[in-house]
Amino acid sequence: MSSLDLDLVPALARAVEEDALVVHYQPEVDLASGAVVGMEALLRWQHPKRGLLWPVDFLAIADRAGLLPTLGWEVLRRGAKELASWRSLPPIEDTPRQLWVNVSASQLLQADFVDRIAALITEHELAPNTLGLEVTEETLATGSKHAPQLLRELREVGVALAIDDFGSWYSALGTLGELPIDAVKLDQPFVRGVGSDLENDSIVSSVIALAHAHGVRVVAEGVESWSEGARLCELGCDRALGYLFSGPQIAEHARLMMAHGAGWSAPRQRKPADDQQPARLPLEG
Ligand code: G
Ligand code: MN
Repeated sequence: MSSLDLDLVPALARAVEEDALVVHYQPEVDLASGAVVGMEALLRWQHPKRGLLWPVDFLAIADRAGLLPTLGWEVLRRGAKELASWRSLPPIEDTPRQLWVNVSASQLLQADFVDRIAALITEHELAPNTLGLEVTEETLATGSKHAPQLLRELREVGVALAIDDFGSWYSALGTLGELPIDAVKLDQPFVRGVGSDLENDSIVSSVIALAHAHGVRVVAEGVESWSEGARLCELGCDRALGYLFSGPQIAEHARLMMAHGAGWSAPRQRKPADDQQPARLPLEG
């Protein structure tokens, strides 16, 4: 679908009014314990003729039509309600479940953004740091000079923060210590190379070391194979999302996965001696 598919603009505006937008939830898994520690909220549009559309099909056009903030608030409104309903789930020890929502530059820079977020937290009585906002590295790199101050204000009202698509702009490494963030979400190309490309592994390893040195968690995006998950775990990556665990789910299924898990267990730590032991026949001395 072309990004100039202007037919979609009035239909999209109608979809907001007619409740045709849907939020799906993708599980975030703690790589060491296997617990489903939260979800990322992902927007879908149930188009009457074209079926279920993904953001890639309509975000560019929504941006041109100035509709990104409206869509962003739709996801936040529905997501906050869903997050409030998770209180009835069995708790995970020491780890409050988080819901992560993507925020566009145009939404973040709205004059009343922080106030509206604070109001949402109050309205749904959300526990501190359970609502998380993801801002892309691009938004931080190209966005307003006010972004760091905005992030500090958001932190103060009890929001968790993550840098999304981390690594795609090669610019935020130096700012990791300066921004008040909880997590970085490692961009998919780094995840795809993990375990098979030594240079890639050393980049991932350095990002993890640097993030951890600043008390920032590393979350891998788009983990598709067991070997990617296992290698990320070995490299010390904290959490991950991806088809290996589960694609985005409707809210009811997401809640079931939080209660029952996503079937991941960390690979047993290999002892270094296991690797060094030469193969020996049983009758050898
Ligand atoms: O906002 P963010 O850049 O995190 O967007 C994540 C996108 O990637 C979503 O549209 C989601 O559906 C998609 N996605 C989630 N898991 C996987 C995966 O394992 N592989 C691929 N290729 N895409 C994924
Ligand atoms: Mn994201």
